[in-house]
Amino acid sequence: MSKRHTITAALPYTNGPIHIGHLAGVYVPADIYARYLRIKGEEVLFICGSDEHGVAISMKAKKDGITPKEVIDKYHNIIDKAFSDFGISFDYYGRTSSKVHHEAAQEFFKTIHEKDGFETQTTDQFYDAKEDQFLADRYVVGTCPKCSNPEAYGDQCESCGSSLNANDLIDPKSAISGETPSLKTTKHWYLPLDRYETFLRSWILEGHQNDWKPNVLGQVKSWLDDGLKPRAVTRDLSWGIPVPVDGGENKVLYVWFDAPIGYISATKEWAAKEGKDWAPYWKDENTELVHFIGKDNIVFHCIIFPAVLKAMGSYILPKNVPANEFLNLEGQKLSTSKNWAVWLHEYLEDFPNKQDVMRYVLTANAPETKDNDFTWHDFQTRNNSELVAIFGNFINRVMVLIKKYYESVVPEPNEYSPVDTETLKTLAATPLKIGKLIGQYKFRAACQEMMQLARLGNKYLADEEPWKLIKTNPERVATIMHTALQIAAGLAILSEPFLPHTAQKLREMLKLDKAVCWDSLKDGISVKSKHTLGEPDLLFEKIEDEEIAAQLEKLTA
Ligand code: B3M
Ligand code: ZN
Repeated sequence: MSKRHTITAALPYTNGPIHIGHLAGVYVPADIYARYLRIKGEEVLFICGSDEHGVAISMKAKKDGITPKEVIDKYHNIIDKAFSDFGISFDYYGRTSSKVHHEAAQEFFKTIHEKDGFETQTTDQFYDAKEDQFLADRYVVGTCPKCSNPEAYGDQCESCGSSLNANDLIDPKSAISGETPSLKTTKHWYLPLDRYETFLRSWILEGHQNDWKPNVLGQVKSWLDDGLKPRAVTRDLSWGIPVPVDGGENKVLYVWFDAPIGYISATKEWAAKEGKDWAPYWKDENTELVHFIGKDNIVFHCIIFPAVLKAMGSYILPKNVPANEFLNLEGQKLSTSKNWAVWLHEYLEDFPNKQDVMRYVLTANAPETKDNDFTWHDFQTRNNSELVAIFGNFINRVMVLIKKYYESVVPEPNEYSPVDTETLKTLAATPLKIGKLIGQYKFRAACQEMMQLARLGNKYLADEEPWKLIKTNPERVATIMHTALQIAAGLAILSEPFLPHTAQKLREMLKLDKAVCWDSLKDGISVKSKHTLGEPDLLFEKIEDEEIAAQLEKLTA
């Protein structure tokens, strides 16, 4: 029976374009998962959107001398386009500046407020007297108390991923004026996380110790072992969603309070557009909710947002939060401010139509269990020695030989040799293997299994050498080509979650019928004889040394 799945991918901040680190950590794995479930006939809602509040946005506006609204409009469009160019198959891409979202976030706040789900505290907070402004979150920079990174923000250290309070920073400075901030009294609403400690411990550490990733469990455990403290969910800022209760004047919701609600408001907008009910996607116990995020978002998705959902009462909790570690670039941390990144929109200018190559490299090398490095050299090798030499070469041989020997009409097989039978058996078993790995969020291994099938096909042709037998033993050649074609059809289906553009092209080349699908592959033979193939065309092209040199130069320029 098919199940309902709500799949979310972290909402990127619209203070800049997105780079390969975002893609590798969150969006490609989420897309593989969503595509696979759709292929299997499951009901999938894949949701994302732009995170348009928070200090990151207003700081960028100040820096560029434009309004926050101009910043978010600019990057929302760039990011949205990059996602669709790379085939990230969101059902809906929303934005947190929308009216629906503002209302949804305010409704959450009011509901929890009415249930006495917040505490208020009046405290001294950093204040920039020169700018006449409170210094929330990123407006304060200082040294991280955990890893000594001198450029940690008041809410988070991007070096070690710790979530911080501004008051934790050593030697705090205003990010606006550079001055040492003074302190000023202000009142805020806090989510008393300590009330949720027992529930979180039993739900995650006991309930999910076997199915959540060790990196996620590790962070959750360390948070819980440190003891949870009330956490402020409002800020003294002007850019954001106004606090909708008495005393909330000139204050906005903390961006991390409103952002995850963005998944829900995006669902509402999607449902309204589709004429559907949004509620089952967030409230039905039979819905499986999965959040794809990077490791710096773990506390927000495993502790704070679940506490908010619990406080609301009627919401489901995630079944899993498969957070990835970070991707580095040529041995160094990706950094927007240092422009140490491969920006998606720039990549596509240099490598048009090579989205799948990047998807492949990022999946094959995904930072699933530890930080990983992207290098241009590895990119070139994976393209030339795997996609071109194995996958592409195999498909091309099958297409060209069937055209040459049979005018592109699939031949009738004769007697199968033990190798043929073994090969078809492996093909038939591959969909289940890949599916199982995807279900366990092991996308690297799943992608390797797919490539392994191409390798098998390549080896099969190399060993059976139909080109040497075509004159002396045409019966045997017919069986070989019939068998090889089944592998090619298998690749068209099984590559779809990983290489959607290639899969589509291959499907068209093979003129595959709709009935040929993931589940039909287990029968071994999915394309019958007499079926006519389309024209051979190359799936991948070699990437030359000069192209790689140019990318390396661009990085250090
Ligand atoms: N925008 C943080 C980030 O990009 C944040 C994610 C929100 S998910 C609700 O790391
Ligand atoms: Zn740190």
